[in-house]
Amino acid sequence: MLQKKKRQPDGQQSLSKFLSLVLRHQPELVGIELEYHGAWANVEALIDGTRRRGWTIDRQILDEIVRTDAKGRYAYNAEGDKIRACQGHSVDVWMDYQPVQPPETLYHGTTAYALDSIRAGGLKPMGRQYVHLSSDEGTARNVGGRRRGETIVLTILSGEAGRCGYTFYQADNGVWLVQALPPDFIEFPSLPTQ
Ligand code: HQG
Repeated sequence: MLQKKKRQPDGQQSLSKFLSLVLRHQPELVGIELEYHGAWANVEALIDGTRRRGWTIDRQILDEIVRTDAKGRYAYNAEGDKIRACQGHSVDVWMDYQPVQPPETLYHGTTAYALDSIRAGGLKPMGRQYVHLSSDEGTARNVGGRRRGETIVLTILSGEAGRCGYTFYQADNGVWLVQALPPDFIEFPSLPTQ
């Protein structure tokens, strides 16, 4: 039976998860809004609002999370008074990503359950603004592994897709993004022979 995870208001990892929820999906949880241009949040308001939700947080703790996050999920602006998630948003924001021709191959981690649908309709952003792709297979495998069921790593013919007019972006933390991708540019694992 699945056990409901207990919230740990002091754990830095769970605080980081909460911040990513706020900065990507639900800023209203701490009573703030994200700027439409750049998805920036005011640092003081974020800290105050997060504290009101029962978390232990101050500027020092936030600095530590930004500095040590394994995926570089968050970034401050140059002045250090605003913060944002580098990618992964579902809220309606405009990110200043610049189009860039991707490497020949990128990877997307998913689950066996999604395969038929991806084979038919390609990769779609689902709840987020973009489809997320990784430059290395291991990272993609970890992303896919967060889901139930068998993890599948799809190879993306990104170089070819870029030359065919699909626009790719790279977030500040290195994650590759594309609006959607038809199945023609996706290499699927071969079906098991009966
Ligand atoms: C799947 C993590 C059916 C897709 C990672 C995925 C990532 C389809 C799910 C970031 C589909 C969407 C994003 C289609 C795509 N039919 N299923 N046509 N097209 N899917 O969470 O890529 O650790 O929105 O394969 O590092 O899993 O949170 O995207 O399984 O960068 O910082 O629909 O989240 O970052 O799921 O993960 P998600 P994702 P963090």
